[in-house]
Amino acid sequence: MRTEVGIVGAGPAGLMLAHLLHLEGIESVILEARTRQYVEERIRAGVIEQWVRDLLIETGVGGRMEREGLVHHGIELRFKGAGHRIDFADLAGGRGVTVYGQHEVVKDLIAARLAYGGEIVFEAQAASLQDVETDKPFIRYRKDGEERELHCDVIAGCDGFHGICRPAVPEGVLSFFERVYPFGWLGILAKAPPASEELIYSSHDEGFALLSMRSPEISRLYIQCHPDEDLSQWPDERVWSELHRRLETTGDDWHLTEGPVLQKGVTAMRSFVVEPMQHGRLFLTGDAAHIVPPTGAKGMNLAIADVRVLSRALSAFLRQGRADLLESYSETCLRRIWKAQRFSWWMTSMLHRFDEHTPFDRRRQLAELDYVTSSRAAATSLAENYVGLPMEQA
Ligand code: RFL
Ligand code: PHB
Repeated sequence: MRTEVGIVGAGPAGLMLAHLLHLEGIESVILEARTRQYVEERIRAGVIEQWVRDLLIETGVGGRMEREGLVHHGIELRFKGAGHRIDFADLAGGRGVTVYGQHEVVKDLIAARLAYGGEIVFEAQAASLQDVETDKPFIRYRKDGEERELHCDVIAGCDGFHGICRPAVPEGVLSFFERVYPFGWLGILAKAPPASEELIYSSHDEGFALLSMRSPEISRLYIQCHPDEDLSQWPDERVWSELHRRLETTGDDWHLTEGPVLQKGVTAMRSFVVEPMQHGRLFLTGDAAHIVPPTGAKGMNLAIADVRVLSRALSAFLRQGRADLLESYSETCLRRIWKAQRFSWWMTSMLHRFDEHTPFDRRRQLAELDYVTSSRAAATSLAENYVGLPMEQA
């Protein structure tokens, strides 16, 4: 098989890249290891930055998000038993975020691609990348028990953190920057109306908790746990009791709403960046190139930012023979990525319990939360990062 851009991975990065390229009249084929049903049901991110919302709408794939997504103009930070609102509408020039599941974005992108006859090969496991240092690279993949090849001009590695594209780059070319946190998040999806209209990030002495949602009927809740937590130690009653403890304030009669737990899982937390994000005719995007801890809600948004830059660069290269934007792809993306890394690390550090913390460290954390929620300058910094820095600054 032959195409212009060979894309490995049908997550938000691969699917959005294929969509943007299609709008530029550039052909691509996506190889995805999993089934369509699997990728459409994989519960992950939920918060969409303002510019990503605008981009989905502008490019014709935002209709269902506009109808079903929940637009939020603030979040609440809770600590020392009290809640404090960060007002995005006021602090971030009227911008906000949209709460809409990543798997819903994935469904919308798959439906759009199939409707215009774009190719996604599901259950196609990319095995190796060949000749990426030449102008005729190709991907070896397995489909239906057979080994096949996808020949292309450029390969986009959109295969997530555990994919094969990043490891395909020869040793010594890439530099890695990493921090692994000594905790994870235990997340549940519950059939319970969210107890708050806005997200609540709570820093409790026992550890962090987050109230989020997917719809007016479905809550998404997280609690800080060990990175290798054994889920059998967390029956639903224990999860709820810990959520009540960490989320409920002392000053009012607000209570968390409970309901049947539909899904439960643990996510480890890390910060990770690879530099550069390109080698020869291979370009890495999204989680294949960087990971952020979920506290800043940036992962999916960064993946979309990368492919926005890459689609423009590929269009200049493949349609006008201009290589400059492609050559600076990595540099352009990394400026935004490092700012998102800084923000995600900062939110994580401010809100979680660290076992090595002394009482001094805890008091300093609480002072930081007090400052962020009482200084307009500090709150503005949180707000503008949370709703998403403008693409022009990237
Ligand atoms: P993905 O989504 O991992 O997609 C990669 C795809 O590549 C496929 N693949 C292969 N296909 C063919 N051959 C191979 N050899 C392959 N190897 C892998 C995989 O099957 C998969 O379909 O990466 P992508 O597209 O870069 O997207 C990144 C996002 O998924 C990720 O950053 C976010 O989910 C992170 N994240 C959040 N991001 C946000 O922007 N806002 C949030 O609120 C947010 N919350 C979260 C999160 C991630 C979480 N978890 C579970 C890690 C909350 C959580 C709990
Ligand atoms: C989610 O709804 O899954 C979510 C929301 C905010 C975050 C992380 C995850 O910071």
